[in-house]
Amino acid sequence: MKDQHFYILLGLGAFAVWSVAVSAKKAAADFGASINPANTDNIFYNGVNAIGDTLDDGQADGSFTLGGWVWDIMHPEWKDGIPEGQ
Ligand SMILES: [Ca+2]
Repeated sequence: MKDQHFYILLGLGAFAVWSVAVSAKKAAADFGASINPANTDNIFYNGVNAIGDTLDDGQADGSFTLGGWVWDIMHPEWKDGIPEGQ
C-alpha cells in the first residue's frame, strides 16, 4: 500500500469515527430533551395531553392540556378564564 492510500484511508476512517460520534451526541441530546421534565415537549407531557385531548370530547383537536386541566381543578370559581360573577 502506498503512503498516499494509507493517508486517504486514515482520513476516511477518522471522518467516519467523527460522524458516528456527532450523530451519537445529537441522538443523546434529543433523547435527553424528550424526557426532560422541564421541557414542555417531553414525551410524557405530550402523551398525557394527546390522551386527554381524545378523552375530553372524542376528537384530537388540541382542546386539552394537563396544565390547563390542573388549573381548572385548582380554580373552580373560574369559568373559561373569567371569574364567575363577572
Ligand atoms: Ca379534544
